[in-house]
Amino acid sequence: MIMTFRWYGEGDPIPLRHIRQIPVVKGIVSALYDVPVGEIWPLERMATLQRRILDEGLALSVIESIPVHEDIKLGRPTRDRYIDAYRQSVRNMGALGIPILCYNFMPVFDWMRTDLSMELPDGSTALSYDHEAIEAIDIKDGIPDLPGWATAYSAEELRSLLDAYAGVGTEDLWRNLNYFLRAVVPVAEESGVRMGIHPDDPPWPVFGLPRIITDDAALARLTEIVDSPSNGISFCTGSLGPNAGIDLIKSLGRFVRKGRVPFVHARNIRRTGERAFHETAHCSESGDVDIYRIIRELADAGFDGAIRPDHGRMIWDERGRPGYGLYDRALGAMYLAGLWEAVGRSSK
Ligand SMILES: [Mn+2]
Repeated sequence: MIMTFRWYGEGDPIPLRHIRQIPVVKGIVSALYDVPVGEIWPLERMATLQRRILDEGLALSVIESIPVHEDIKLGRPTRDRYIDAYRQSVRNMGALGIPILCYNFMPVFDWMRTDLSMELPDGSTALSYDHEAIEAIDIKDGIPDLPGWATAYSAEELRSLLDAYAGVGTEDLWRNLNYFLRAVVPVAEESGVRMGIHPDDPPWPVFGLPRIITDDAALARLTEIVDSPSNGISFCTGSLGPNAGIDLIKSLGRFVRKGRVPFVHARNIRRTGERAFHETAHCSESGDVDIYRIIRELADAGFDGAIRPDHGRMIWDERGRPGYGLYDRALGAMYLAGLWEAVGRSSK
């Protein structure tokens, strides 16, 4: 297992030299943030990013994410050219020896929260989600006032995307994912790149848009589309965790044993309602995800991929990108590494 840490490139307020001071972190999870969606990620640009990270004594372990163009998710005729570009970006990753690609297949919106700085009793803040607040918003009336999304699309772009998705149901989305994976996974396999889909966050439909990567059955269906170690899962405990119906430990163990989990996001959440939760510190006692059992299961199942502490709280008056401050994620990395060492050494 390699401990990794997400870094948003030169625009990240957290410098790599601070990340390298977290003793257990060996790898970086990053991306090229300014390549327009659908275009090829140039080899030289990825090589520059990789060199920059190597110069700090770290490895570029994971690309998170190369975004999937909406035309691919919508199954539009124009998708083939975007899929070709995607394939080339994957080949470029392979040429540089970057082994893992995290991606997602959520329509229009990526992760969704209703509050980016909910105050917890200890004075720290965390991201939270309340489905009732989401339901109260009619996005047809314009751009929703949602944290993180207000500037992602113009009102016009959003309206036309929503119109396009009006005719796309769950099975259509599966068909379009199928088409994408059949085209891209063989290239990933040839290139030595393991792709891992990130579960939908949260794992249910929002604004009437279909979401399909929501539970254990969906993960099983995903892995069956192409039978390849390059067609895997970025298992995110905090994305699947809000769905109380999922046995996270069982699901994780099952797919790790099949060699289908190249990447794990460790995040803890506290469920506050049927479709409501907030994020917490990483340790088991803070939330509803038993992180100790997650790590023990990874060890038992022979996990050999990358893991990173996912969203953390904002603590110690840190300011920055919600969920991606340095301090709480550094605590998370130490906690995860401590569990991993203890589990591994006590089983020998
Ligand atoms: Mn995640």
